[in-house]
Amino acid sequence: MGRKKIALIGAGQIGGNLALLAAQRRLGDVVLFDIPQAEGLAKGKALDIQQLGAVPGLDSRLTGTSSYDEVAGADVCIVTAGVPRKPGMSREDLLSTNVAIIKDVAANLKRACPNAFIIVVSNPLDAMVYAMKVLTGFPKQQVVGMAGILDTSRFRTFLALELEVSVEDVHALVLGGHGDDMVPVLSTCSVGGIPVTRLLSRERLDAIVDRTRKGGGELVNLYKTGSAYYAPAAAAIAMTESYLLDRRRVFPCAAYLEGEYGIHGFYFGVPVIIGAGGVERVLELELTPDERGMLERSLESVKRTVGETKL
Ligand code: A3D
Repeated sequence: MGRKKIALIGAGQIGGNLALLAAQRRLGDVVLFDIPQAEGLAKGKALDIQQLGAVPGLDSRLTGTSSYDEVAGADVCIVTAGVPRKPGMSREDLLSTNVAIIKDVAANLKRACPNAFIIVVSNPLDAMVYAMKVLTGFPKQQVVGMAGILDTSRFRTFLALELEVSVEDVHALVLGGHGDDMVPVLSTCSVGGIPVTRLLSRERLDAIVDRTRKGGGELVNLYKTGSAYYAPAAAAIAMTESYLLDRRRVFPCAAYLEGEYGIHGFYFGVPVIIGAGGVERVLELELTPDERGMLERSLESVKRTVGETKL
């Protein structure tokens, strides 16, 4: 059996970090794809990381290209093609530019890798992953959006820093759309098995929830020229690994819902099992009335953005 092939559509900030992490975690060979104007960037990152591999002894072959012929037959495609936010912009401001890009990518992936597991990262996430599914016609198990793992990582990080404990012992869940009205679910959040509500005051928790919701914007304001890229890459690689190694990890991801949580026909952030079958199952959980209300508000935002997405 040959090595797995991971295609990265978009060789920008996240794309480059995806390539590095995929090689470091020995997940397979990596193809960095970008548009012809940025082919040098794709080729340069591939060559640079290939040379890095000699030091720790990594065997992945890395290729940079602007041809979908080299993407063909990929096992996993991670799509970061599109523009990121700049200060003052919302994710929805990216809609018209990025939907045109996703249309182009979807048409090519449909032809070049009809069996690949597709992880969409481009923003506005819930609308872009919806567009990818509709335009490729791929089954819902095969097309997923990365957002909830990142949002949950931010939430866990802020809690761990506040409590001065290992982030490994902080368990949490952020559900809903990938917007500033995402829903950090406090009722499921625990630290070493202890409900977080016993460890932190309501006031501190509210502040952490607020920082989590605006976590993407905090980085946009620091970077000025783009958005976060290290943590988003790590999140998409965790999903890739769970698929390729059939780990069946449980992650909050944007999944296509057909009745779960009472939602029909939209991508929305919920806990899912990712294994060799892709998005194998959506897990449902009891929410407080307050949390349900917040999820409904988040769903309204997702519906509005999807409604503005002219496919
Ligand atoms: P950036 O460094 O600009 O890279 C994007 C790359 O896409 C560039 O190299 C472009 O040349 C390339 N590109 C443009 N058009 C095409 C095309 N048609 N086909 C292939 N490649 C193309 O951005 P980035 O890597 O920082 O961010 C990429 C996307 O991820 C943006 O839309 C961000 O908003 C989004 N993002 C999402 C999250 C989530 O949690 C969902 C987090 C951070 C960033």
